Amino acid sequence: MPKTPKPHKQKISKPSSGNDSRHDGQGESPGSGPGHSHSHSHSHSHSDAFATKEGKWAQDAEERISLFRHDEEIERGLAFGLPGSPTLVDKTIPTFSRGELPHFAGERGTFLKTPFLEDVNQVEDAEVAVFGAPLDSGATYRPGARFGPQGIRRSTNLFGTYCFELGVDLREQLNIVDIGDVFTIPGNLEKSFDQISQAMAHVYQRGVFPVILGGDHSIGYPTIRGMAPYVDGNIGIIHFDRHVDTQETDLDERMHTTPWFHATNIKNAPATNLVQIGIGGWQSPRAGVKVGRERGTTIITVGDVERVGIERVAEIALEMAWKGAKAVYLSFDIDVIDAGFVPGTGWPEPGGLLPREALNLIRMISAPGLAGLEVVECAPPYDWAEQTALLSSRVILDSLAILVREGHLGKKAALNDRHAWGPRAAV
Ligand SMILES: [Mn+2]
Repeated sequence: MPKTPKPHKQKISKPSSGNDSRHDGQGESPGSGPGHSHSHSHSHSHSDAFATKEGKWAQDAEERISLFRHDEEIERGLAFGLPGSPTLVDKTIPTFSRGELPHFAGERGTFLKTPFLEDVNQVEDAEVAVFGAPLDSGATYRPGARFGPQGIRRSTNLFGTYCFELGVDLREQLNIVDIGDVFTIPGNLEKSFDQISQAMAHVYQRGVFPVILGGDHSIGYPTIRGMAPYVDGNIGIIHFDRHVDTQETDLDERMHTTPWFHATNIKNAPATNLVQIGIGGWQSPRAGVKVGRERGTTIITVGDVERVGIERVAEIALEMAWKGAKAVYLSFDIDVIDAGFVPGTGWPEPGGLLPREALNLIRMISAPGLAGLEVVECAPPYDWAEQTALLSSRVILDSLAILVREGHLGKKAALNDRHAWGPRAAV
């Protein structure tokens, strides 16, 4: 193991699984278990049970991540934000905040304070592009998701770029940009869909991984429609939601209850590759259930998750989504999480997944790789403590971190002369 951080180190092997019992309860001396922290035996202290677990792995993994983008950010801050006043002891602090710190200042309105790419013609210089699809004309109950991109971006101000237990620092390891929002047309869903499909196509056909900040769930159709022509084969969709969203029309239009009817009409996005996790409760129109039954979608309820367990659910979801598919897309409706945790959403439905279950599922289904992802239905006007936006951000961040850790992302360096994150270009 290297003693010094290696700037180009990207791939970090996974920690041992939670089921690893090599050090559990074996060879432990009496009195070394929990509650006996004053054991005199160092070689058999209670902490040995965690010697190969995630916490220990993550402590070690941190050492293998570079710091050069961090250092670069400090230099930029001092150059563009002026050196701090002479009374400051810490000479890395500029007069004007120009980077991550302090988290409540220096807001640039981008997701995780990632570099903003104004010229989208340059998007292929990035590996990941975040963009908003601010739209709530498809909402059939509470509106507000047009403020979703704003709320989600804002919620990321309190996150750093590094996740301890995933052992990933996105600033160092991922060439990600925020390209702003799609210009949607309030009150006209179809024109908005056209704009969103065009935006999606622009990003996806250039080999850039799209991250879409919704927007109500009607955007699920135009996003798939935008990428489908550029996928050389079938697309599988893993869809987290309390609602099936598979009816043809709702209130006479293609609302947020209808994206998968239309998306799975696309030739290379068959319904048999659509896996829907977390469905249930009192808000699923029977018309949509009928369509899912006829088309053969896979539905996994919250009860299924409880009974079968998240590992097995992730396995089944991946098996069905990847069956004969070339790419798998993640569509995450934040209302899949129990309404107690996500009040800021269009159709809150009690009894959904717990945040921990949802994040674990996201990590597992992201591991084999994704083609893109969207998080929808975050409605900040009802999000009184920003927890819905926070969870929306976590879904994106955790998925990206796993994609980096597993080597699916994190390899493409920026070549253009611009503010960039991620690995250095090879010289
Ligand atoms: Mn929903």
